[in-house]
Amino acid sequence: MARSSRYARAIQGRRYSPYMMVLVAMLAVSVALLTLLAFGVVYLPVASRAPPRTSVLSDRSVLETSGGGMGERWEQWTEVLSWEPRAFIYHNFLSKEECEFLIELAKPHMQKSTVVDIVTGRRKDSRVRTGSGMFLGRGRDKIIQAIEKRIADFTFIPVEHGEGLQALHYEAGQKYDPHYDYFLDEFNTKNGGQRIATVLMYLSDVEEGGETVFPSAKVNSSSLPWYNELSECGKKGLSVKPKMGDALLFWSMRPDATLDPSSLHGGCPVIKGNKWSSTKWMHINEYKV
Ligand SMILES: O=C(O)CCC(=O)C(=O)O
Repeated sequence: MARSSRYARAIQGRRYSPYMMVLVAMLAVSVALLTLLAFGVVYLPVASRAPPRTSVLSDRSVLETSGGGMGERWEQWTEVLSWEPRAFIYHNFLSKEECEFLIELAKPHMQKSTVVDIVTGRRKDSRVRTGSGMFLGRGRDKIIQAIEKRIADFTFIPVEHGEGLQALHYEAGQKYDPHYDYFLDEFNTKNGGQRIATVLMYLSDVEEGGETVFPSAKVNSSSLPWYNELSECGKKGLSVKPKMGDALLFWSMRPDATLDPSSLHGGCPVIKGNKWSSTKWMHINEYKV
């Protein structure tokens, strides 16, 4: 009897031990938490690397690409600019070294820019385009190959559908009036079919003016956060201020393969400074070079 009451006391002592109770409670909470995590009812917080949201129109996601090429690129992310036309900015698409490389390559060969004659398909001087330019052959060196591969990864359009890069230079007063990149003649669509999209890479900042403007975009451009920094020309539509290394992608054709007139765009006159950029036009089929 004395033995059994000692045993009962011992059991009682173990049952009410505060350490045991804390342990059991912790175990129960852990099991409950693991069950909730397993069923996706709760999530563990994960540190985000996305930069802060600043633009009312933008939706951003960080792109984790190394992209080969030359030099170090700052943090990259894409920004949705507009759905009519479909236009996106890829921030820090090129490194500073790549921008300088393209400018140095093009500089000795720059010639007054021309436009395509819609009757003959030949290039001709024009007052609508007053800068200078030159073509850098597709795949001409390792750096250009890496940039062209990056463009193909960004746009999902194969490298072989692209024309050679065109380097462009605008001095103060120079501009490119609003135009379409798609063609309305048969001559220019023989090779590669219609132009489907354009990537415009800014190789320099511009002190004032020089924006790329979309005058027919279906966007209330005066609500853009950068509206007050735009020139008079830039205020005439949805505008992108040139920033060294950024790339602007816009589509000349809609997903149903019809031409998109809202892709009308131009280069506003440079007011102060110099503008260097490089354009990649892409076609719906392979473009033979
Ligand atoms: O320079 C710009 O901002 C526009 C250039 C352009 O329209 C083009 O290359 O097709």
